[in-house]
Amino acid sequence: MSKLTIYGTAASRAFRTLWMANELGLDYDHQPIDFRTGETSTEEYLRINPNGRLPAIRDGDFVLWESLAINLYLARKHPGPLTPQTVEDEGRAAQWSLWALGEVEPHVIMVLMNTLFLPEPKRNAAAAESAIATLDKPLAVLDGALKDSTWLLGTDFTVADINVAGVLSPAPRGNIDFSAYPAVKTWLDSCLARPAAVAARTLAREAMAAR
Ligand SMILES: N[C@@H](CCC(=O)N[C@@H](CS)C(=O)NCC(=O)O)C(=O)O
Repeated sequence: MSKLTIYGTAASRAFRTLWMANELGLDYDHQPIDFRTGETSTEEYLRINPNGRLPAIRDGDFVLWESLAINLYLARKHPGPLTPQTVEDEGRAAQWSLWALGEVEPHVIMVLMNTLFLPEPKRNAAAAESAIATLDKPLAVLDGALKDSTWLLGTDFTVADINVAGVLSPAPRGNIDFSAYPAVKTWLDSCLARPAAVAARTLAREAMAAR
């Protein structure tokens, strides 16, 4: 059977997939294609992900896109400590993943765009401030969930932690301050200190430096 292929430079949301695959100890091919070079607009790539976005995977004949769905799939495909163990925990892993995409990610991106990614004259400080303020509510929810629980599903680090931490991981670069949410800070630091996360982040830093 052919190896898992992960499409996407580590300096993209493919970071989340690379982290997951590293956690699982998978042997995979990495195709570090970048949207900035037009590689996501080729006919060949659009056959893999018609959205022209990163990441995507090919696993044998099976193709999947959407970073957090890919991670949930990999957790189910390779049962182990990262896999939710009950149908209820599967539901909670989906809950936290969809919550991260809906309630957190757009505001983190808004902050990053307006503090880092856009050329300085195009940055809107008020939009960044407003996005930071909007993050208060979901961060308080996350902090509440993590006050009495080391990991999101309980005693084990799982795909739910990877998915939510993957979405929050760039927040410190936009100076999003977690000091009011100490449980979030401790949890995020522990997630990102894992060797699999460090390896994916190193790759991301190298890819960013090479741009
Ligand atoms: N919800 C998607 C978002 C994917 C996404 O927007 N990826 C960015 C890179 S981080 C991309 O490919 N952008 C290229 C474009 O929008 O043309 C996921 O999580 O996989």
